[in-house]
Amino acid sequence: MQTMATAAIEHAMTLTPMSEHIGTRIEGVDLRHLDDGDFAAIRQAVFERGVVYVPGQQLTEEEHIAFARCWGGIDVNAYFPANGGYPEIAEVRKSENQKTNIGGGWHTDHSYDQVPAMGSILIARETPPAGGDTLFASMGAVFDSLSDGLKNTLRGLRAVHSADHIYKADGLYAQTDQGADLKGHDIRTLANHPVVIRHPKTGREILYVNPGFTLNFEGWTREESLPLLKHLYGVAEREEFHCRVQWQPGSVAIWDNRSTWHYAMNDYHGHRRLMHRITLSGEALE
Ligand SMILES: O=C(O)CCC(=O)C(=O)O
Ligand SMILES: [Fe+2]
Repeated sequence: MQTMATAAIEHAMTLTPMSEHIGTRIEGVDLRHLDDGDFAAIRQAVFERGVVYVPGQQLTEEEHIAFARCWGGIDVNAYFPANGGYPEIAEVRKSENQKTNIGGGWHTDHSYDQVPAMGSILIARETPPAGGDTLFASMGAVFDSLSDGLKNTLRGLRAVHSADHIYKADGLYAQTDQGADLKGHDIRTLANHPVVIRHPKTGREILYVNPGFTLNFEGWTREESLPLLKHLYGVAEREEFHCRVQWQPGSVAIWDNRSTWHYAMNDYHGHRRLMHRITLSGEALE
């Protein structure tokens, strides 16, 4: 009896909020052997809380891919280096000698695609002795905090997004010590999305612009767009809308690109950090 009771307690999956608006930490679960109920609860937490953090996992590359397939399709990232034998897995890496990291500024992955990826499953493989956290922001909570007048104005706007200024041959990363690792310098991207989207699964209104990839409001010049974009970015940068993931080797984070921004902190110079990322296919936004 004692053993059975202990087993039952060990199996119980626990979900703990990481901050008021965003993030759920999940424990008491092994992502390699999920039953349908636990998988559904994790999916719901990703949709409602933006990011889920699951420490202490031991997924191999094959198990990472198998878990990702449970969510739907996999998008192969066009820019990040692939992990040796597994084209589905992109490596996000920084060596002892590099000064620049990937994702070291607030952004939403793939907003430059007309059908943006739904999210990512990131696994920490090598972590620095300290630092290298990832911050996430809730763009639903940011939208909720705006005045009714500004909300209404934003509901009538669309925005133009691109990744060319970041990844092309003379773009931002090419100037840095990450340049040689990245590929896709000749890819051109241009997408346009509503500034306020409805989350495809929860229906929640979300502010969908970001400093990494949003160029301007449709029909406005960049110069005209920047003051309003900067105001919105200033709101989203408030810590009350954030949570922080602190990685150990094996930790897994699953995030929803529609409802979050993220920021990989670059505060561990002289140490290696290696992450394995699988990008999950998404749907058009409206
Ligand atoms: O390394 C990280 O924590 C995240 C990097 C990033 O922006 C990404 O994988 O999309
Ligand atoms: Fe990113």
